[in-house]
Amino acid sequence: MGKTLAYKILENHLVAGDLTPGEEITIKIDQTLTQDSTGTMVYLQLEAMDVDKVQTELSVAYIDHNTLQTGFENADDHAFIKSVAQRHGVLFSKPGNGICHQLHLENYGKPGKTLLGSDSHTPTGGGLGMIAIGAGGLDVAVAMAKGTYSLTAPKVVKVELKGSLNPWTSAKDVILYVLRQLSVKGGVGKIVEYTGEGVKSLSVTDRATITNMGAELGATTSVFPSDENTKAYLKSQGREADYTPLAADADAVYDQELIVDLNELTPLAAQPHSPDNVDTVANIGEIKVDQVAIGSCTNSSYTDLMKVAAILKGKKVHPDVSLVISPGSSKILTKMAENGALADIIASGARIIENACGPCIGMGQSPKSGAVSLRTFNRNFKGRSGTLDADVYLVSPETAAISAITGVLTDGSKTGQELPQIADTDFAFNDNFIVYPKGTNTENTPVAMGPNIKPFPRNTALPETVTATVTLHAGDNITTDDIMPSDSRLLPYRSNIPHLSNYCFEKVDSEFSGRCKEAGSCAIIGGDNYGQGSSREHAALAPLYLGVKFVLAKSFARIHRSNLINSGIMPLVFENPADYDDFKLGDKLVIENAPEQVTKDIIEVKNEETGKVYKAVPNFSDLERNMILRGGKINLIKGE
Ligand code: MIC
Ligand code: SF4
Repeated sequence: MGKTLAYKILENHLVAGDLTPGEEITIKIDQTLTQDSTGTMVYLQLEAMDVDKVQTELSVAYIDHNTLQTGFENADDHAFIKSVAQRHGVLFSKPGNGICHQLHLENYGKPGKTLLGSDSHTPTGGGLGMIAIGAGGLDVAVAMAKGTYSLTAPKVVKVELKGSLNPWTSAKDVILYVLRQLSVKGGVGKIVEYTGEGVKSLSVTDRATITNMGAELGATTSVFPSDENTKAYLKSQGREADYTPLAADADAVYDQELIVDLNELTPLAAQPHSPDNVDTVANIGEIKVDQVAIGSCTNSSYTDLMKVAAILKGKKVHPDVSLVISPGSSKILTKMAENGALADIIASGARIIENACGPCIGMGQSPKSGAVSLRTFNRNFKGRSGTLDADVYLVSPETAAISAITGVLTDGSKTGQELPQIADTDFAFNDNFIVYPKGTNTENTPVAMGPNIKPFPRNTALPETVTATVTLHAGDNITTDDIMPSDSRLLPYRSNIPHLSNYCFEKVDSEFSGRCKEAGSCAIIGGDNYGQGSSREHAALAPLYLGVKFVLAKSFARIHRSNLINSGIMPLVFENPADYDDFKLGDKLVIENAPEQVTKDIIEVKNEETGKVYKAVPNFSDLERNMILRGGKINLIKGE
C-alpha cells in the first residue's frame, strides 16, 4: 500500500509509538521556532529545565509580534529572549527582520524536515514540504531540550488540486474555499496533504499561504510535495543545496478526499467573524470599505506585494479608505525599494508599516468604530482587530488592493483590468538582523530579567477530590483570543500572568476573573471546538492562575487541549453533548477519587446542586494522564 507524503516524513522521524491514526507517537524535531509573544514563556520554561545546549539541528527565536516598545516591558522581553537564546545555542532574529513564518520559509525551512513552533501558523513551512506543527510554548521548550515531540498520529486528508487559477484568483481563495468546505473544526486530528496537477501551478509562497491557513481548519498541519518549484524557490534564496524532491506514492491511501478545481474558483472572502464564513466576493457585493490591511504571515510574500504594487501603480487610494501594508521580511522590503515597487505603493497613498505582525495581532491600526476592514490576514475573530464592533473580512492581496482603490469590496476579475504576471526573484543573503549564539557557556551569559517578567504559574498534583464552581458557561468555537485577549494593551504583559489573568475572558464575560478569584477553585463549561486559534499557552496559564481545575466541553481544539494538559488542567468531553444545557453559573461540581478516575475511560462529574452525575470522557494518552496526575508537564519532567 502506497504512503502519503505526511506519513513518509513522520516515519523518517519516528522515535516511539505506532504510526497509526489515533495512536500516540513521538517524533524527532529537527527545527524549532518561537516568536516574542509566546517566546518569553518558552524560554522561562527552558531555563527551568536546566538545559545546556538545545538538541535540535536549528532553533530560531524571532521577534515580530510586539515590536512597538510602548514601554520598557516589551524591550525587556526582547532582551530576555536574546539572552536565553545566546545561552542555549538559539539564533535570535531582531525586530524589523520580519514575520517569523515568512523568515523561516526564506532562510531555514527544508523539505522533509520537522519543525515545531510556538505559534499556530508554523504549518506555513508545509509549503516547502516540511511537517511543520504549531504547539504550546512548553512543548516547544521540551522539543529544544530533548529534540522530540509527542502527538496523536493524525489522519491524512487528500486535497487534489486540478487545473490552474484564473487571474485575480489566488492561493488565498484556494484556502478560503477549503475552509468553506471543511469548516474551522474540519481539520482537527488531521494533516491536510495537497496533491494533483494543480500543485505545479502554485509557487512555494502560494503553497505557504494555503498551509498557513490550514491552522484555521484546526489541522495538525498541511503539506505540499517538494518539486521543481520548491527547487526554484530555494535557489532564489541562495539555498539550492537544501532541496530534496518529495511526493506521496501514486497509490497512497488517504482517510478523506476533497477535489478543488482551481479553474472554477473566483475571488472569495471570509465574512465576520469566522475564517470559514466564506462566500464569493461577487455574492457579498460592493460593500463600502473603511480600511484595507495587507500583510501578515499569510499574504506578505514578495510576489503578493509585487501584485499589490502593480495594482496600485499610477492609481490613488480611495479618499475614504486607509490602506496599510506590512511587508513579510526585510529582504522583501529591500527588493521592493530597489525595484521601485515601494515607490509605486507609497505614491498611491498607502501607509507602509514595519515588517512585523502589526495589525494582525491588534498591535495598532484598529479600525474606526463600526468599520469594514478588508484584511489579507488569517483570522477575523470578533474584536481581534482591537475594535469590537468592526467587521473584518479576509481576502486575497489582489482583492484587497483593488478594493482600496475603488473604496468598495471589488471582484477584480469584473474590472477588465489586466493583472501582470509576477515572477519570483533572487534575493541577496543578509544576516545583519541575526544574532548568533555565543556558545554554550551559560555561566558567562546571564539571563536578562526585566521587572515585568514574572515566574510562570505551576500546578500541584491532582488531589483525591476535585471540587470546582462553574465560573463560565461558554458557547461553541471559543477562541484563545476570547480566553486570553491580545492587543497593544495586553501584549506587553505576555511574561506577566498575574497581570494578564485580570483580563481573562474579558470580552466574553468581564466578571470571569473576579468570579474565579472569589470561588478559588473553578470549572468552565464549553461548547464545540473549545480553544480554537492561537497557540498561546497564556490561555491555559491564566485560567490555571485563576484556579481553573477542568474544562468540560463538547470538543476541543488540538493545541489548546495540549496546553491545558501541560498545565495540569483536565480537558473533559461530554459523553452526551446534550448535558451541556444542564449546567449554570455557580453550580458546584465534584470529581471524587480523581486520581483513580483519570485512569478510566469515563470520569463521573457530580453536580452538587442537583445531585445528578454526568459522564465525561478524558481521552488521555498515558503521557497525558501522567501530566494530569503530577499537575502538569514541567512537574513531570522535573520529577516534582
Ligand atoms: C496569532 O496569530 O493568534 C498569534 C498571535 O500569532 C498566536 C500566537 C500568540 O498568541 O502569541 C498564534 O497564532 O499562535
Ligand atoms: Fe503574526 Fe498574524 Fe501570523 Fe499570528 S497570524 S504569526 S499575529 S502575522
